[in-house]
Amino acid sequence: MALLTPDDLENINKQLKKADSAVKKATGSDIKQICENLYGTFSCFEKVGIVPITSGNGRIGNFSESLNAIAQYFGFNSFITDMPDVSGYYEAVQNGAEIILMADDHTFLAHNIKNGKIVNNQPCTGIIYAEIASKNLTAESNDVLVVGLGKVGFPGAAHLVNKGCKVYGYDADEKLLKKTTSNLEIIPFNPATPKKFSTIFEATPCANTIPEAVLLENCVLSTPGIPCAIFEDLQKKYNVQLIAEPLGIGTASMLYSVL
Ligand code: 2YC
Ligand code: MG
Repeated sequence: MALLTPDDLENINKQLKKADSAVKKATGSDIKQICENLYGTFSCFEKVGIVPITSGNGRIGNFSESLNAIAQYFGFNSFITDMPDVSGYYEAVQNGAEIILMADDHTFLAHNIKNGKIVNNQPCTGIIYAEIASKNLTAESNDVLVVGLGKVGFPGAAHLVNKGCKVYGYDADEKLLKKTTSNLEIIPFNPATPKKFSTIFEATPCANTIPEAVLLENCVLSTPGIPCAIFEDLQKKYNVQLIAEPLGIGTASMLYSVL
């Protein structure tokens, strides 16, 4: 999994506000409304304990602080524990946390210790970005191109299929593409014979994975992928509605899914 950097998390509140207005413009709903609608849950200032984890590559600068800002942006009563790791977990529970947020280099989880629900960031991120893509107000058809069918992309693709979208899927890993197109009702997308889409969901750790040949004017590109999936000039040339934000949208999906 690509690890976030403090630079990625620079001024997370500004990034989240920018993404939220882009989501509102593209779908008519803001991120909070999309989460409430997707999971049928509402935040009531639940207490969220954020536990820094020092294992592996250790703490990422601004990670816990960003989670704190994100949780409060979506109406939760969050705090960061003074201690990290096990001591931090203990401290969070002692201080009445109902939901625990913590991440090591492999797993970022939300655990509701009251109702027992626990989720992983990867499927939650895939599903929420796919949901946003599926609500594209200017979609010319229910065709959706999915680029990246890994731990984030696959759950998103499955969500789109369940919603009745006509999903075209692509992954640079031939084997993964074959496996996925046999497990899921999706059409393998062949870059050699491209077609244009008004709705694209990308979830890869690679930059500039979206070729000009698939872009329709004003299309929606919903992507948690870092680095960004599209060249800035291409985005401008086709007035692409880009939904891309490093941590907040995925975390909101996690928090609402454990309520
Ligand atoms: O600061 C800390 O507590 C660190 N242990 C956090 C490590 C997060 C590692 N995961 C990532 O950088 C991200 C996930 C948040 C989503 C994708 N990669
Ligand atoms: Mg990417």
